[in-house]
Amino acid sequence: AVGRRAPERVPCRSVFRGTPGVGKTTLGKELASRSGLKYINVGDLAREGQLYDGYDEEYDCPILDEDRVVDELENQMSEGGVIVDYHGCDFFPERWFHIVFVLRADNSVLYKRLETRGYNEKKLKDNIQCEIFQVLYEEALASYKEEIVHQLPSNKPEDLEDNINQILKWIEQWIKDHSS
Ligand code: DAT
Repeated sequence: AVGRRAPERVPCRSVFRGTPGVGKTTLGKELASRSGLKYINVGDLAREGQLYDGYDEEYDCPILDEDRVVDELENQMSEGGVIVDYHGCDFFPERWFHIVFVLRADNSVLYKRLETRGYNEKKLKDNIQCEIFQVLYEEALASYKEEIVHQLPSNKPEDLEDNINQILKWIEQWIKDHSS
């Protein structure tokens, strides 16, 4: 039913968080193609607009220019109907999101995925620790009201299917709760 509302766009704005490799992109793209929601990958957005402010040698990646990312996203937010994909998002305004999904994967599963990506040893270790200590889940709880933060398992293909169905239900419920 969410899909049938497109292209009007449901006003709901949600965000996917989670350690790199946990499956945000996979879920986000699949969900977008099966609903009226627009998938926005912050990493891609930054790359396309070169929204960077220096380079992190230790992690071997560019540093996001957070102010410019926020400016760029602000326009898209006003339309609603978006799923934003970013591993962390403490620089995002709290008001942006109605629902926060934190994807989780088992360490062994995540390790294999990141190894396949060719992460160096430090990056591998840091990301696995990030998952073990559920850093992004804790951060999400610190940044948003607990009742809008949902954890989703993301280990196997069946999880992907379940997650899509769950999210579509949550969004429909959100629409019901917010239409008066
Ligand atoms: P992220 O965007 O969080 O960095 P991704 O979507 O690129 O992660 O996924 C990383 C890898 O894991 C990719 O090869 C696809 C695979 N994957 C994602 N979700 C999965 C799932 N539910 N079951 C099996 N493999 C999955």
